Amino acid sequence: HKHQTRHKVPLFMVIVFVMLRMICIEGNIASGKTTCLEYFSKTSNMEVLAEPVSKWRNVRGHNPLALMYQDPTRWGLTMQTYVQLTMMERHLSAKSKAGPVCMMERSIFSAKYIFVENLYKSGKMPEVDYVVLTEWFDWITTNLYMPISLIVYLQASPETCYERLKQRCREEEKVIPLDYLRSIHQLYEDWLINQSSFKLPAPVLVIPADEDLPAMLRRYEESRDRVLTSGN
Ligand code: DGT
Repeated sequence: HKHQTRHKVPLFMVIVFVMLRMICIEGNIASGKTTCLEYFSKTSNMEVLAEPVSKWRNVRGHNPLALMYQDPTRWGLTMQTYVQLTMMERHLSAKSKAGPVCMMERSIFSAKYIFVENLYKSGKMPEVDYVVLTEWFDWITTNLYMPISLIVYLQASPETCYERLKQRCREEEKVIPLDYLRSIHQLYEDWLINQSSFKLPAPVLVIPADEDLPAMLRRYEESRDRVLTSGN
């Protein structure tokens, strides 16, 4: 009877998810994830889950994103708690969508493995905050079923991202130095390429992302079949 009690997730949920592909687009800040998502949403039959950045900039009149950049030690936990909630909501909302393929920007995994890790490792997050977030993350990922079929990694150099960041002029991001993008890049490389930090939740498809927009759109077109069918 052992195997009957091993799974915490009901069998019917597993069956629903086997039929559904969830693709997560990963990459540094300003690596072009939104463009990639828009491209596939316009040219393929798939559901794209809305970006939560607007929520991070305005939750009942507060802006945790801006606060986090102004004073990461004070507001890092606040921001990451809210990011974790909005990411979890999005992973779970895939269940109620009609389409068989779903795409989302980033994931609850990169929020933890990249951003929380960066705050902690750079000495900006107290250990007790890190531990509490980790307990939440472990509980969520153990008890809720949020499978991913494929991670698409837009691999851009930190210098490219820095240029794109300056061009788009998002108010909150004016304080981001190149070194911050370098740290985020290294954490992504260790997770998705070197596979030396955290367990992968899905197979990874790498798309080099340093080229200009028309070239990137061609690349997405070329990768379409692999994006839509690789993974499990
Ligand atoms: P894109 O389309 O590749 O240019 O992507 P962005 O930059 O529009 O969107 P994204 O997801 O990289 O991030 C939006 C902002 O939120 C950016 O300033 C980075 C920040 N951010 C995203 N996720 C997290 C997180 O988990 N923690 C922290 N501290 N910041 C985050």
